[in-house]
Amino acid sequence: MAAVTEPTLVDVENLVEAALTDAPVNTSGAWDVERVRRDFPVLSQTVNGKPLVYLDSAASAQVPQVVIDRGSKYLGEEHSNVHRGVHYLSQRATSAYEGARERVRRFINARESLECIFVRGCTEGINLVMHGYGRKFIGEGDEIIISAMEHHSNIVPWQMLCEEKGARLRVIPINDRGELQLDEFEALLNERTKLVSIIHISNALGTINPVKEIVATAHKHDVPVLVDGAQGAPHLTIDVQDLDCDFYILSGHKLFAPTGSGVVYGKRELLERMNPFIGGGSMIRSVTFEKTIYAGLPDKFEAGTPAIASQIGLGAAIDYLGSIDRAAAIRYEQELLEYATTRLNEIEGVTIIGTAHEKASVISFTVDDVHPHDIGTILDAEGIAIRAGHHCAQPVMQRFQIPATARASFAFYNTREEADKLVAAIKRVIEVFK
Ligand code: C6P
Repeated sequence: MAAVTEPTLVDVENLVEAALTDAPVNTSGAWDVERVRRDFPVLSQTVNGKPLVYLDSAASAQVPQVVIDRGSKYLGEEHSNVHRGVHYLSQRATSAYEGARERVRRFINARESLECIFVRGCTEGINLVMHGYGRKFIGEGDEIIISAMEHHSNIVPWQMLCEEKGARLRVIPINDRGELQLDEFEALLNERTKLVSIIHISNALGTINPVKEIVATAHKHDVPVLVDGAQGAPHLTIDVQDLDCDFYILSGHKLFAPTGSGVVYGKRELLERMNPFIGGGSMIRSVTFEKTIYAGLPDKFEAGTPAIASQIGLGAAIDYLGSIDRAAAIRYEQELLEYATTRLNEIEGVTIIGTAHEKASVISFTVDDVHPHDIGTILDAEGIAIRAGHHCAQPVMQRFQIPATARASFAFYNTREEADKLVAAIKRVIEVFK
């Protein structure tokens, strides 16, 4: 009996919706931050009687109105399951969902949209690679290289794998500025190395790692490289073909999209050789009690009903990023980071943790004799949102022998005035604890 396949819309080119905003791309090089701020409704509110100063975009970036509108449109006019129905609504939902995938492909310059797997976020994405690639291709005595500045989501899954398989985790050390010691990386590579898994931009230090160079070095040893792009994708232009990385993982909620969206990019030949992550509906070609034959890419990795509204929102966020002058945005963020760094360095008692030559958008700091949580609480009373803690990067805290840091993280919608307010508030914190 011939297997009956579910209806799917595969003609992706015809599925791609028109860009969601008519805003012309501004390539004048100037960055009109006040104009951009109006795109983000959440920023115009007051918190504790003060205008909100949102300096926690590394945790979750804010969402522009066009993304909110796109989500409402889906829920109000198109809501239905994808890849399952022959009816009108299901076709529309599938069209929008696959349109988002095509947008992701263009955004990261993947060769094919089927190399872009939708996941709920970076954590799920790394776990997908751990289960699909690691459990199949990494065995006893093999080694996985990570670095001392990884987020827990790029440590714990590999530790779980090592425990299960008898493999070994090797760690690239970092120097006092919070930069990778690349000579040590070369020394760690050997015939037992089966994977390098490395953070693109550190969420705890702000360091931008030279991932292209790391990939080239690892490939000389035939070792594939996974890049954790949770913080890279929002602050850099990503070209996975140019990087030549084997996997690139991102979270939508750090890229101005809703939570529950994210992407695993993987080279087609690797994804095809991998095992599925979770089993269930939508990821099969046929099922009998004797045997299941899995679907092709990307469905093989997308069992069950996906986060349709969130992924469509990610597509809309990518459209938004296409409607602004991204190069100017990145330059602006860099200038803002330099400005805020200079001002914070002027305050006696403040120490910035993470002073790499190549940095983006994150300032982690401590204040003498004040716990970072107290800094966070006092700043919140002034309407300033920062993060305090270990930032899911406890080994970074151990490396710098501190329990935690306060962290201000910036996006292209933040202003110099907000950096000034941060500085003034920290000075008040120091006064309180004198
Ligand atoms: N960092 C932060 O405040 P999820 O939570 O799955 O979307 O992303 C996990 C993750 C992985 N890698 C890096 C580099 C990250 O920064 C994060 C999330 C947030 O720094 C929450 S801990």
